[in-house]
Amino acid sequence: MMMRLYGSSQSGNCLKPKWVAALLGLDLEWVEVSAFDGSTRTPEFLAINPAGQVPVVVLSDGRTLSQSNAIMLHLAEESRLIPSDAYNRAKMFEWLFWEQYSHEPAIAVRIARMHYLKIPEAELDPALLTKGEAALARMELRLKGAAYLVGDALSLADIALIAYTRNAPKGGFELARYPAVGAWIARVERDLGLVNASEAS
Ligand SMILES: N[C@@H](CCC(=O)N[C@@H](CS)C(=O)NCC(=O)O)C(=O)O
Repeated sequence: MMMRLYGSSQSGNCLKPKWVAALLGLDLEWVEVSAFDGSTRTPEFLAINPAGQVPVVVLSDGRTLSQSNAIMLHLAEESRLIPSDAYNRAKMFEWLFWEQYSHEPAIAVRIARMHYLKIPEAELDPALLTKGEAALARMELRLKGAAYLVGDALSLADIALIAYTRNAPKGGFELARYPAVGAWIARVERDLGLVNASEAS
């Protein structure tokens, strides 16, 4: 049985493992599941992921795995996307854990509320903006002096963080204030093949 990834194409968390599979040439069937219309709460879906969320992968032997960063780690096992140096590998985890606690809960949540749910900005918790700006400033600090988040090569840290950072303007964040982050987005988009060759030069 071919590996199946259940995900929504509108969700950065779901695109992360999809990009990893594409980059590594893994065979994977994408099953589109909306994150907004209750599809993740049906008995059939809850049997696959009791947490009621996408992404979730069903491996070729039938075992399941959820949490975007855990899925990426499993797909990328022993690939160039996980640094072989122990310190750099731990540094990659530092960014992955930080993404889930300090970046995604502010930036992805503002993108979802403003862009997809069309909630007026004035009705949102102002702390989301402050927290999101702090996250972008943290990334800017690293990327002012480096091409990638860890070491000098693309890793899962970049793939996790680009998912929502590239769409931050849809959440009302001004990326022009973070020029090194902007340059990094262009670099990683090119690495992932998310832009066509003429735009990528
Ligand atoms: N920490 C999880 C978050 C997953 C998540 O928030 N999934 C959302 C879409 S981005 C979802 O499935 N929402 C639908 C629901 O909660 O019913 C991950 O990284 O995979």
